[in-house]
Amino acid sequence: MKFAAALSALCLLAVVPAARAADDAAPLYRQYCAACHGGDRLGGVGPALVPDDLGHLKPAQAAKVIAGGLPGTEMKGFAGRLSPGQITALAAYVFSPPAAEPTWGMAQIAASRTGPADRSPLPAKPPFASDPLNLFIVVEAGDHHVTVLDGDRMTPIARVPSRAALHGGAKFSPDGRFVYLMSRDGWVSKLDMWTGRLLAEVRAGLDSRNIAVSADGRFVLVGNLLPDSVAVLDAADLAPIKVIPVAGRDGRRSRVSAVYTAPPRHSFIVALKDAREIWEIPYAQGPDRFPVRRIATEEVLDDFFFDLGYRHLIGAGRDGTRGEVIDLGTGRKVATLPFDGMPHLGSGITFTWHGRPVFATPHLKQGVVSVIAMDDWSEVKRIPTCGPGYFIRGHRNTPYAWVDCSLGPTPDEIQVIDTRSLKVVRTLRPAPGKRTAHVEFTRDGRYALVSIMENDGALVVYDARDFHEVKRLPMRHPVGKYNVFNKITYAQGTSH
Ligand code: DHE
Repeated sequence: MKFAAALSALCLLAVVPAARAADDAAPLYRQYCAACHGGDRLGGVGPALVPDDLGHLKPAQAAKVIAGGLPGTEMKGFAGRLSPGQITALAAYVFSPPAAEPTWGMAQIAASRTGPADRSPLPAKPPFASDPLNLFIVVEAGDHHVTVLDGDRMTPIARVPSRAALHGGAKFSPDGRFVYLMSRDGWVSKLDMWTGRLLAEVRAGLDSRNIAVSADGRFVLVGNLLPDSVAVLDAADLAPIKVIPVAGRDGRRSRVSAVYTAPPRHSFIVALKDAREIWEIPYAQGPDRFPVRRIATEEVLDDFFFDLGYRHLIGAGRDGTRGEVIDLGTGRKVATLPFDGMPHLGSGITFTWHGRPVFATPHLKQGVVSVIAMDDWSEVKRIPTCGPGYFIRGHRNTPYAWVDCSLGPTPDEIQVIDTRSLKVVRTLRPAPGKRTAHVEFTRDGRYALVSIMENDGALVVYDARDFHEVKRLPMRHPVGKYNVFNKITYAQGTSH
């Protein structure tokens, strides 16, 4: 979502004839890019690099990214290792047609689907004594595993291999029994939380953004960058039900930034990356299942937040300088929000401040948390933090919200904000020199789990009342972790 914004400046590099540059660049691509973006350029841990996936990007802008990297992503700059000519050649190469035209529709999705290796019946009761709604799923990116963690005892109960480069929050079935995970290269996996058993897998896209599960638990929606589509899957066995190509009103195709579920509305919301509109897709209404309602916006909005009743959608503009509040009932804009640090709305939280409902969001480009009142959409406060970061988390049973500054000069710090005074009250450094981010609470809010995002990393469990360390669980680059109860109740303080 922040891709285009990060590229807005003009590149000074010269552009060489595309065909020649493409020939020269193929070996360079294999050497420097293929490991992340795929030998076929259809994506891996990094996005696909083919013309259809690059949207409105220009070769000169791509060259700037190759040279300087992309802030807030794993994409580092190559200016020190490649000459300007090589960078220009690589930029031209990614705009040349790939050897094989990327096609991924119903037939390919259906053919990719696999069921469980173990077909024995699943246990009817939890095979452990702890609260099944206080389980966590932890994504360990270091060696591509997920761990099911018992949140009562803080001990792992299963550790199973996952697809590489899982991204976005894990999503649960409404009863919390099953979890759905998605990798950036489009694989969706369904696991049993009680046993860690893999129940089904399907590749729903070639380059995907995230997934959402319908509030009735029947459907999984996958938002794709390549091809530009959303895919509706049957949540029971991940069989594809419908693929909806995504295009704006003018017929021009658009990639998808993200998909969300809006439980009280019984619908999915889709953020379009290349069109000034958002979509609402109600499920199972009438003979035309999954009809698309288009809502026009003033600008392209590609990161969303919702109020707790899902009456309003708050979207951030691509350049990160302002937001729009849309009334989902009328489809009209009701307010403009003052942002200037590229908010990461997807990880925003709500809480009550002086009797008023507010939401808070960190920023990817500024060390600040914005607090916005949701009754009149005014800015209540900008709280300075230790640096730009990705995530903020709270819980209804604690007055504290935890925020990282992992994109700033001290990425090993986590700060605790008192949501009553709106001030930072504690700075923690659980592993000096190691990148630290993403907090999740236990069901009761008593403990906060923090990720040390390194290969020799850990989950550090803090007492959420006095911030003292309770336990440290070694893990391989733990990224996100998700508590079943907090997620299935769409609790305030937790990302939905
Ligand atoms: Fe994320 C959630 C977009 C980079 C880890 N990220 C999300 C969501 C969006 C998003 C829209 C909400 C979807 C959901 O949860 O279903 N992320 C983006 C970007 O546009 C960005 C900046 C660039 C990109 O490469 O896509 C980006 N994200 C990252 C990372 O580099 C992170 C830190 C490491 C990684 O594994 O990719 C990262 N993003 C996460 C995590 C969540 C997430 C852990 C879920 C947060 C949660 O608590 O729900």
